Amino acid sequence: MSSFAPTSDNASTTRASYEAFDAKNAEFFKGISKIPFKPEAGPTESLVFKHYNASEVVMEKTMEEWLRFSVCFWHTFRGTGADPFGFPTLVRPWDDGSNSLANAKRRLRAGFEFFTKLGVKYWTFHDRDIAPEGRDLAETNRNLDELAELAGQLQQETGVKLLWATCNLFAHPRYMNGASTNPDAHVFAYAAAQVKKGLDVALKLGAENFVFWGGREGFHSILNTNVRSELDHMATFFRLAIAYKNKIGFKGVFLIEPKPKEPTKHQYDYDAMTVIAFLRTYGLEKEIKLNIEPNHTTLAGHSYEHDIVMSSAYNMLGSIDSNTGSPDLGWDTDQFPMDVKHATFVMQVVLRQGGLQPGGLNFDCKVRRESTDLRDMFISHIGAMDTFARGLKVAANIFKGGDMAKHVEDRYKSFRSGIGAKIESADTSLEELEAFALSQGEPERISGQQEHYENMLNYYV
Ligand code: XLS
Ligand code: NI
Ligand code: NI
Repeated sequence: MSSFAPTSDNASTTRASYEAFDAKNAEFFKGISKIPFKPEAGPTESLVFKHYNASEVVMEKTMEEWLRFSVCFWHTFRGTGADPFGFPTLVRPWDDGSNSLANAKRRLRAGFEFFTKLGVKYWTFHDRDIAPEGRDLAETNRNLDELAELAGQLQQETGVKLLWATCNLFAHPRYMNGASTNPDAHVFAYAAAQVKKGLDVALKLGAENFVFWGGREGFHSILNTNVRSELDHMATFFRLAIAYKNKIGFKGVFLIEPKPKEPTKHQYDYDAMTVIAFLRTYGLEKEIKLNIEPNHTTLAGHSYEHDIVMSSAYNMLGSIDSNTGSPDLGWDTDQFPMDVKHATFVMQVVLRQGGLQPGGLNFDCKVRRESTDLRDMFISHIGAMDTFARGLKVAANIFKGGDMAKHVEDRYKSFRSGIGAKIESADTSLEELEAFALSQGEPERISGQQEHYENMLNYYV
């Protein structure tokens, strides 16, 4: 922040009050208890689930098993509400704003109280979210070890597990020109060292996946960029990570998270199909799947569910960063997903592929900078969890109803016999198809019935 920043955001909070949170039994979210399921609650009651009932069985699995919710540490425990025009607004009573290890530990303990009270079984983090950088890489690694030790204890005590870990290869100035696609080999090596450590920590904490979001892997200007060389380096980076993963016996799934722009103008991992093409080009498609964030999908100019549908169609959907953008804005607003139709689209795909495991629905979302109360942290997650519970139920009803699937199936029935069956099995030729067209004349016009499908969807929602 600029020199206009207030000297202390927490001027009214004394050191002693931060330290009170260091006590063994300190409670961070006083007055908020474990969020109950209360379906009869009215519209103004906010600290209850009205739809999400973890143990309720939907199509042979519990809601908890289908949805596999996770809270992300970066937005929910490191977000300050600062934006390019304004200072932090989200001042948490336990956070003294410093980079000390003591502060990092308080945040982590606050995090686990939050996960537990909310009732989610998973969390996610970047290495630098949980532990500060030190003066050099060795000290940074020691800081990370110390916090990972505490994270391990807290996981043990609460039963909360790590959905995925990732490395922040974009915030530090050393990465301003990229990490694995940096034109400087020294930076590539530094990023590799960071990922090596990140994988050690992921192994130790039992991460079920490991995410690579290409934060600054891209370019602002083609004038200073050799794209082929950068993409080759990125592929090498993944190969090295795969080799190390196998060496240490880390079983988590590697996931790439596509995003078309921001922070660079052209990100290499533009969208699902671009990433799938990259993986296949470099022979990495068996080793790496995708983590799809719908807000990134819409930034790429696609509809909300597009990349989830596309990656699932190719068996490449590993996990979802369940958030949403503002369709009228051109950046990653990371809002909580509150739209039941969107959730229905997503859950239809998830049901169809039999679940997301070992992936999940990670809330890569932040409360608005104006939502300054501690309870807003809960209300936002509860609302999104209820939204997805409804999406799951609607998707299950559509599935059980069977009529929409039957309509789609019927649409393709011409491929089941005759010339269609030959096309289906790729057992024909242009000559044969020409003979067919000449003898059969003009094809009949068959309605696509989009509005009928939309009406059927509305029947279920
Ligand atoms: C940023 C990304 C990031 C990844 C993890 O836009 O969504 O938060 O999920 O690095
Ligand atoms: Ni994300
Ligand atoms: Ni994002």
